[in-house]
Amino acid sequence: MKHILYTAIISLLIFSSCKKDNTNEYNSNNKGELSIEFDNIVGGENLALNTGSYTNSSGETYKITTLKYFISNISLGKADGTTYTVPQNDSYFLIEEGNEDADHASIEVPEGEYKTLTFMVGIDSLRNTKDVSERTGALDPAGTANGMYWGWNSGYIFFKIEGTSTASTADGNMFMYHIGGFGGYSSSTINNIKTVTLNLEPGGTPKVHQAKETNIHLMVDIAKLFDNKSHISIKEHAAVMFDAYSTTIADNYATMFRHDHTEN
Ligand SMILES: [Cu+2]
Repeated sequence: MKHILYTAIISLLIFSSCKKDNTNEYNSNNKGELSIEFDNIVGGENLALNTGSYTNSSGETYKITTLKYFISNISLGKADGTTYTVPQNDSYFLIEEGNEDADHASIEVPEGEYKTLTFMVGIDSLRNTKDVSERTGALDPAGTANGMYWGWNSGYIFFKIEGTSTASTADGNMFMYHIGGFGGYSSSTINNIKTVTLNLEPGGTPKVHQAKETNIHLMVDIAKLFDNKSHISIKEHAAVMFDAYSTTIADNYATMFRHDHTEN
């Protein structure tokens, strides 16, 4: 009798713990809210616009007054090897430091557990040249994307940072990097479109359900903009826009994204 009772209790415990851990009950016909948070930092510090003072490996001290970049063409990979690609029209976001409404990308994805996250830093070449009627929302040059579009080039500025540094000999000690270039109409034109893929497993995989919101928290380390594959000197390059050196800066910033954790 005692033995039967123990067995019953043990199976009850096993049953309830299995039920609790069972996150395989996904219905891929349902969609859940998923946000991707872009938390800008400099080295180990939170980025403080205008007030924070930082030093690059060239020994140059700088402050940041503007930081904006486009994230687009988001897709997510599952363990079974399949990929969910967010419908392209819903997949353009302008991230802006200092704007609480613009520190994340909000998307809807089918229920499931996702292991990789892929996105573009910048705007795909086709969309750059589409009619303005197909460049609304984050891409509206007369609205959200004001100051992020080169009319002469029919192309977006993918990444914009502005600030001051005593190392700069420009007016007001300004420095500015406006990086774009979608490849243009010939293969010889600058192409700074970058695609980033992050493995979400070490920091925790997002488990998306219709009934809840899930957040992928990324760290975006601006220190890597200056020091990574190349060391960028503000003194030598105080203003970089549509020129050959922009590819060096884009190569650096393509590696500044890191998955920190997931809020499930
Ligand atoms: Cu978080």
